Amino acid sequence: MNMMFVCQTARATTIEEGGPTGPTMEPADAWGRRWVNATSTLAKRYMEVATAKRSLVCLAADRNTMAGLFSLIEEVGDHVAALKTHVDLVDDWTADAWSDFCRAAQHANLLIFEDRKFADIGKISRAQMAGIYDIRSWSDLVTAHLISGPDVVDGLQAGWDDVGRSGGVLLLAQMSSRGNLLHPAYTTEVVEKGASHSGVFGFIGNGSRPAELKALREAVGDEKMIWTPGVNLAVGDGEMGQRYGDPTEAVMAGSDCIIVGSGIHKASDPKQAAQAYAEASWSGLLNRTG
Ligand code: S5P
Repeated sequence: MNMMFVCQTARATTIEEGGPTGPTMEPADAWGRRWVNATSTLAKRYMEVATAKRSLVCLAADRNTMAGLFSLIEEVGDHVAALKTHVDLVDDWTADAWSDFCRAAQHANLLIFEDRKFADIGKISRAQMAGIYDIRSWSDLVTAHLISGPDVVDGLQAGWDDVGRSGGVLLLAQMSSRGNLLHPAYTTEVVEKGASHSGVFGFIGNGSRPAELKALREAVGDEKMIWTPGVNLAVGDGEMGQRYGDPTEAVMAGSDCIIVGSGIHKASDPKQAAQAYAEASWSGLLNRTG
């Protein structure tokens, strides 16, 4: 992928522009308590971008070719606030193409979130941030399970430190897949341990179950983010055990970001789909009371 193409097709949305669909709103007005209580610079950056674009959507860019990924950013970049990747599912991955892709994402004003679901001991997680994919050099956020104990977070933070960058960890407190083993007692422990750690950006919650999400928000409080997969405008069961809830309800229950994959990348018109998810998420934010 050559850079000329990237630069001509992706366009950064600035807060001054007020995003693609409306007048400027201040992040503090849109986000209320979350804005006031957030201590993480990254969380503030996310809230600013989401406000500018009037979208609380993180695109789960689960396409397996670089061309598919580039066209997705080009089509929907203006309507999503973050980009979630699975770097290891791309068939024609090369370091150069990935670096161009990340540049296109940055140009579209997107935080880059590698959903690697790290779960090993601290020193191995640190080493896994390097390797062929060199996740530490381009990710702003990564996911981790806390099953191995709190050192996984320190290991990931050390990974970013090793290249002079900083980032945030999203801990899996709940999952959207049917039959998962993240039972309520486990969720409680993850939240207790993660809430006070400065390296923890927030938690992954289950977007398909608003009642569970509400309980998670009460446990987490106002400081940290909750991002939720398992949302789709077509509510119900998805492929291979995935479950979907309504995007607006998820935000009203306390989600700060809806993670949407196939609802956008498999839509016949991804741009239109991204706009619909952006509107659903934004109206949830403006209507939520807590
Ligand atoms: O519990 C989870 C956690 C995650 S991060 N359930 C999930 O589905 N995810 C991710 O969200 C999953 O890896 C995928 O990239 C995305 C959901 O995609 P969709 O196509 O079902 O919207």
